[in-house]
Amino acid sequence: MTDDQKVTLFENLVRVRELDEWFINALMTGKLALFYHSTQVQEAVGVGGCTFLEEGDCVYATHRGHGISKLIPRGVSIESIIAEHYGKLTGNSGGASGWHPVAPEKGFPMYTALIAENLGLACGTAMAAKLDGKRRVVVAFEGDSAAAKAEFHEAVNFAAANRLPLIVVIENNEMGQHTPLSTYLVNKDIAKFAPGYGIPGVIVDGQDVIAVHEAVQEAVRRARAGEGPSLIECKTYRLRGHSEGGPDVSMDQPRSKDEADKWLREKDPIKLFGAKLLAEEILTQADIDEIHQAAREEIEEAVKLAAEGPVIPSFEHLQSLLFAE
Ligand SMILES: Cc1ncc(C[n+]2csc(CCOP(=O)(O)OP(=O)(O)O)c2C)c(N)n1
Ligand SMILES: [Mg+2]
Repeated sequence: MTDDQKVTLFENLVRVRELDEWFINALMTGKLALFYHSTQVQEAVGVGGCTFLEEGDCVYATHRGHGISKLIPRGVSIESIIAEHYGKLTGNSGGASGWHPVAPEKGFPMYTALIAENLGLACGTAMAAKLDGKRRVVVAFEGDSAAAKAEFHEAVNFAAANRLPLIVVIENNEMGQHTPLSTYLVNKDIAKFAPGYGIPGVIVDGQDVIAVHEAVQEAVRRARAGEGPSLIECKTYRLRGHSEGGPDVSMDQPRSKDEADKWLREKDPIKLFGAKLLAEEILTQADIDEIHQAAREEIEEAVKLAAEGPVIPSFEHLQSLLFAE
């Protein structure tokens, strides 16, 4: 990997973090309605997995961070993400999908908010990719709770049986809403399901953006070569509550505030990768500060533009999006 590519990864991590913080702040100060599911300290999974995919590849993201750790690395603008949340025509899905990560022009074709169900859609997209012969791949992210759902097992088996170019990435943050993983999975290493379906399964440190990048790129290579699907499990941690604004019961049992603070102090992917880039003399501390500042300015400008964008004109307009001409 070149130094420039490493800097791109770092910039993407920072842009995702800064936008995540903006979302939390906007929600708390009434600038944003509904909810937000923070992805802090989980950013390396999406950024490592998506920054170096190719045009034409497709991605299925999740509710976590409303997909920003996947959308931003694939060139979906921060302005369009905020506009989407404001229901503006300038949003990444014309304002019609709201917080659901859909951006058809950037390779995020569709989405369902039902846990594990995107894997079925991803199998369909991967089947289309296989049939068109253009060596495109599909990367489908799910949280750990997906592995407790029938749809996960059905989709992984279907992809294996049909040698689909599908990479399933599990973002294992050890929590499913307010429920700890140990209550719904006896096998806590989700990658270990893979041999049962006859496909490779690897466990990756989800805090290490380079490790995620390398694991996903190896799976992409296999998929493009017609060797079929892979399962990648990224071990990470949910720093905050399931979503902002509600009571965070997960901070009582089994997790403690101290445990979460320790993750932020010691396993923050931005701090870890920043330290590596400093040690390799690729960036200086001043460069790092500038990257954070540039991201904040980008968001400020994006908010202004998003607010000025045109709203969805009518209910009929929304209805017209439901069916192809
Ligand atoms: C089939 C289904 N059941 C319940 C829900 C409600 N729900 C939304 S997110 C969530 C927990 C998701 O946990 P996980 O998949 O581990 O992702 P994380 O939130 O940890 O990123 C649940 C239960 C849902 N969306 N779909
Ligand atoms: Mg989870």
